[in-house]
Amino acid sequence: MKKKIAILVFLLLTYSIVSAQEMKDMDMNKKETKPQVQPVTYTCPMHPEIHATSPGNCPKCGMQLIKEEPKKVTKPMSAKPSELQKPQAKAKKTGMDMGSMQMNKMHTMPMPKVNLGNIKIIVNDAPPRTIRYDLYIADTLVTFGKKSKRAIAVNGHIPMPTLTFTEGDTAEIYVHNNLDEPTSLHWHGLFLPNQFDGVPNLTQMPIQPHTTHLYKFPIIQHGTHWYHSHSGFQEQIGMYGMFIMNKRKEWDIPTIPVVISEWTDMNPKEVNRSLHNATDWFAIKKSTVQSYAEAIGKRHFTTKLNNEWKRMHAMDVSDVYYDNFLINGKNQSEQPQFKAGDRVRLRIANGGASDYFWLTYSGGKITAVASDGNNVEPVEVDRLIIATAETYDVIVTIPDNKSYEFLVTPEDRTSTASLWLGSGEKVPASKLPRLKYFAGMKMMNGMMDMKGNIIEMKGMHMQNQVMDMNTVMYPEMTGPENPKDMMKDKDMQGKEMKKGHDMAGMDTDKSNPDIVTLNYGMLRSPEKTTLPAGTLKELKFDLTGNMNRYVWTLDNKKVSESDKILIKKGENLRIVLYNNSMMRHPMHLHGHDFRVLNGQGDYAPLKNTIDIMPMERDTIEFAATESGDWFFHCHILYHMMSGMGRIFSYENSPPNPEIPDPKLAQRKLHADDKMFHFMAKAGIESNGSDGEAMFANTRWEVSTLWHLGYQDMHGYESETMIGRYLGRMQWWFPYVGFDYHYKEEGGPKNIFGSEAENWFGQKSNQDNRKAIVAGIAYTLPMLFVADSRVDSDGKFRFQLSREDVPITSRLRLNMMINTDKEYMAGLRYIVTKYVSISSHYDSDMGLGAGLTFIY
Ligand SMILES: [Cu+2]
Repeated sequence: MKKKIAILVFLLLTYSIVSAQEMKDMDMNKKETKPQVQPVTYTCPMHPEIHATSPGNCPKCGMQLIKEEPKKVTKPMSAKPSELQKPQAKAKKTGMDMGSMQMNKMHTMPMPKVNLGNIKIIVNDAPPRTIRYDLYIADTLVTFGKKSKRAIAVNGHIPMPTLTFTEGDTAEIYVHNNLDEPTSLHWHGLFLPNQFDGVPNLTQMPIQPHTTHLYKFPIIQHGTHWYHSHSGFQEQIGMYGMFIMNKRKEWDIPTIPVVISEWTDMNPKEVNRSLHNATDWFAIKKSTVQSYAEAIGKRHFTTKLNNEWKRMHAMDVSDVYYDNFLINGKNQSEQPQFKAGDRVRLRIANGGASDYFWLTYSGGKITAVASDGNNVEPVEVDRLIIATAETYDVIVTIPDNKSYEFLVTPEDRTSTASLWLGSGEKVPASKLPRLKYFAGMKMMNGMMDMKGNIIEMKGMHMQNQVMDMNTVMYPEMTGPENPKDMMKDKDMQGKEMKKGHDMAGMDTDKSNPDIVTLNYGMLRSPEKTTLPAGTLKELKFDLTGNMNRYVWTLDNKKVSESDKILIKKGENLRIVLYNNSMMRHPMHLHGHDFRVLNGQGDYAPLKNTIDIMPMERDTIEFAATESGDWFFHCHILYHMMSGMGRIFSYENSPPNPEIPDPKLAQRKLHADDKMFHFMAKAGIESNGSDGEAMFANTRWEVSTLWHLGYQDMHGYESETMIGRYLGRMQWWFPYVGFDYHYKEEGGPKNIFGSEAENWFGQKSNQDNRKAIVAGIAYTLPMLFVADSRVDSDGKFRFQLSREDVPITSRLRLNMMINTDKEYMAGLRYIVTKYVSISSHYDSDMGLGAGLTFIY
């Protein structure tokens, strides 16, 4: 018997390692590929010129090769599936070629100039003025989503009013805080005295409830900027607005400020708590769970296994589910005054808290003329993505006396918002199709090594958005996820199926290979932007994080864990940023513009926010010309709040009159990323109650869990522990705690025999155990947690568990086994964010079913 048990333990210990290795091998050998009559070839997602007859890695970049659709000779009418595949294959090739073409263009060819023709100039020679704004900040109720919810309005409006100045003016902004909580306003992208930068506890103390604060500074620049609250999550619920500084000589062209934002019916504090507790409720709402059932259905079973082998959960391009998207406060915004031939300048700011947005236009090309308030040589594109906190000025033309759609699509493509330009018949822009998440997952698998590092591709310049790795997920560029699925969809539509040719034609339109997407490599300043002479100080940061515990850092350190970075006035800073995380991050520097080194030499564009995609290494430079403390951080609100940033501090700066007690201010500033989050889970089932409650922050976790049977023989158990997560990926968790276990004989029969001894032959103390425990938990491939501990009675316990295997989008599997001969397996069906129907079998309490509540 003992021998058998020993074998069983051994099997358990090696289960995940062996099986997962097999799975990996399976993936390498592409065993999921059924033998096909057509020869199968393999290509690299980044190097479409590669065609290999067997799977493996790309000889150019080392990335895992993907299966290539065979090219078939098509017969009209009879070969509809291949009609569908043809545009896909073509799109795949040209779509990717475009990437490399742009790359070449960036390195070897000057950008094609766009002739905007003659645009009249208006000269403003009025003497500089002091312009006063009074901003009354107050609570309000809005119904942007499905329910009436709290928001913050300024002067009764969401977004906040557009503040307009002319270069040379002085801004005098009185902020009247009528909220019952502190607030602040940050003037995003502005050069101003440090004390007016608006970062609470860094450049000023928070504006207390029912007080007034004055921001007064000279306007010494021009362009499209915006402003927002820098306190808590206020930016998410209405505190964003446009800040426009006109030049003295401005284009005489109709100009519309456009501020884009998201809305969630969930309190943003609750959003933040959900993100930290790694619930996948947002993924369920977005239909992006990437369950095993879906993986099998889409023939991506090994992709999913490989993904969990690398200890990753489902992948997504954005974190939060939103109920609505707004343009100037409306989902459908209208500007009907335009006629055929009119040109319009849109001054666009992404005032969202966490999303990136695609911008497309049904009336033709989009000409980008400025970014982050700085002019660029006009460049004509079909679409662009605007990162959180970025601004772009674009010019569009109204081709006819109709109403054209300027379409705003969040990167996860869950919904859209529209700005209609002109009046008459509506001309909609084509909607962006749903992302191919498994293609993205496969790409991520190829990019990540077993240590959780993003593998840098040798000989490739992954920088400045020039190669958008996410292209593998865009059906409009790389074809549909599964052509056969598409056939099925079309079957449903009956009629269209009969018009085979038209259908194929329609699909060609959908997967247009010639889409020109703006990237940073295309931005060129009209004037030289070289830095003044001075010593150059180079700094390097890795953008780091892990999605499982929602930790976001620079070099695995939060703001509160790192010192201020001292810089000297007069020197030049060069910062090299490498994104070693799975998400893109819009990094923003306060109070300065930086040059983005993008191959344009002396004409590198100036920006204040740079989007950095996973695997990219980008370089920025700026001249240190100010004084005081300036925040440099990821502008995804929930990343910033978890500590993803640094503070640049000018040496020998005069004291900031707005910060009377610098030590107190620093303590308060550091409190943001030290915040603890509460989480609880309680099952009430027919055989008893199981549950856990925990407080956790980035590094620490205090938790207590319990099993309560309804009868003594079903046992009572509680474990309380405190531990600290170690390492960048936080796979290690050493802890100490207290364990209480009471059980009378006579419960369900244990399949492993008597519970009097554990598998190590030690006498069990399950009947009445009160012990101090110390142990270490480690997350294994396949997301199994191995937990070894010893208690104060000298008893050892080894436990393997896996929580929340996504079987379907809402069904989760849980399992556990340990050397005390305890075992458990259960299923949970998620009904709402807080309630699941659950059933589980456990060695103490037997079979039960009921409800599980999650907070
Ligand atoms: Cu970020």
